[in-house]
Amino acid sequence: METSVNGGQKDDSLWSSHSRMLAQPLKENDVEVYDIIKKESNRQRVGLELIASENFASRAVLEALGSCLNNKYSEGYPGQRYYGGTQFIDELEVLCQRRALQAYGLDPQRWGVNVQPYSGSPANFAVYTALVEPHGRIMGLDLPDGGHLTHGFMTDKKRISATSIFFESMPYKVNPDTGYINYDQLEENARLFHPKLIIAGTSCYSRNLDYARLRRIADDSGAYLMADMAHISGLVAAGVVPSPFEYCDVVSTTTHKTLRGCRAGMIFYRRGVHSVDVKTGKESLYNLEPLINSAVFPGLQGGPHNHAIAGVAVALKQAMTPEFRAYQYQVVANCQALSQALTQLGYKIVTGGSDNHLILVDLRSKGTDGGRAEKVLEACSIACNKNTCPGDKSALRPSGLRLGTPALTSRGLLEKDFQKVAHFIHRGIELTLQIQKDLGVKATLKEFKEKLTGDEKHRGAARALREEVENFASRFPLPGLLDP
Ligand code: DSN
Repeated sequence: METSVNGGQKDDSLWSSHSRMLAQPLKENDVEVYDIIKKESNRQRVGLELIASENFASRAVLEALGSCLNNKYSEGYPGQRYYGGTQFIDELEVLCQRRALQAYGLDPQRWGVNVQPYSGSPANFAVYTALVEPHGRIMGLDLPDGGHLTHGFMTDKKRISATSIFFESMPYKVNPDTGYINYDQLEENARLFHPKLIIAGTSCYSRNLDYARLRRIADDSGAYLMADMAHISGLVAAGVVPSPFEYCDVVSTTTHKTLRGCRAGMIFYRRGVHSVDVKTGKESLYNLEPLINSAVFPGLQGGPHNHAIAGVAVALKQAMTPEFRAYQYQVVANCQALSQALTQLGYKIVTGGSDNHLILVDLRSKGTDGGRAEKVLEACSIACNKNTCPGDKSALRPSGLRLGTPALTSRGLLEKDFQKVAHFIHRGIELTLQIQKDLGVKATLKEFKEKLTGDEKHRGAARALREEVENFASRFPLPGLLDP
């Protein structure tokens, strides 16, 4: 093959085909990637998406994400960049910041926001870097109890999350009988551990958090209270669940879950007057803004993902509409409909129900576990994830299934549709039990999967259910870009 520069001579044909390559649509330029995207798009269209952290971004969000903003470097912040040509990037970032504050009803004198985090995990690490010294102490809800990896997860043998490697983390837990957070135990342990920061945040918890209580516990230790509202940020914007902003110093979030933007993160921080000395009247000010901004850049990140900031700005505009509020009310109504339908079918829902967008189904009383059920449901085009239940002895064999309603609600499903979804899930779990019965109780997950895919009786049953599921799901439109 010839090179573009051949002995100092430019090859004109190569240069014109180079220009054509740059202008070609994906489906002509890279058939392999295009086909994979097509397959994934079809999977999303014909399947039932119940992963609680997922959603379908709108066409407008995806158009912003796929724009020329991808091309621009702009290290720094509006008005203080390390590169030229950033006048429109500044305009975009300021717009995104303004919308972020508006969407949560925040006074710009009292709150600021950093919209540059690449996603939720880097946003959380930036907060710890900003506010907690190396090996300083952090308390978050334990991962097996519904917290997040970045809230400090470690096991008896290993520090798993960087939060537990670079900081000292101590978890708080849910009550294994009720599934509700054990605030009394947290309070007691915080008094002994003296954390510098307490995280009010969840990845698999179906109840509202008691932010007022968490604030009191944090105050007792002189700790910062940080909410990680990633899962519920859309519900908070719509006013469907209590807002963490009243009680927290810092609030981090992803932007692609219930908020329904593209994949990115944000950090909100208090600014302005922190307290006034009653004797002298002297004001002390929050100092969070420079600490957090410098932790994000230059501490941890480089150039902001400007295309993502544009997608977030679009999502935030949508989040302030009555349509979005109606959507979030429907997310919760649908979750309750799903919870009730599964309860009527004999399932145990952890905490007995939900205040938000997700439920955790405890399969122990059914005699199976989340891993096996997840595999069967996946074979039937129902996507959800296994999850530990309160009191689980082994994280390797989690007993629960986490089910969320945000994605399917974006496709227009209502309560009656979720009753149907509950029946599909029930049939998938019945099939799981049937396979287990044929195999015997000692069979491994690997043997289970082999039986599901290798035994025609079970494969046929899964295929029949999958066809019904796909016929049903295909009736609902899929938001996003038309092609692919
Ligand atoms: N992976 C997300 C979830 O599923 O909850 C959290 O980052």
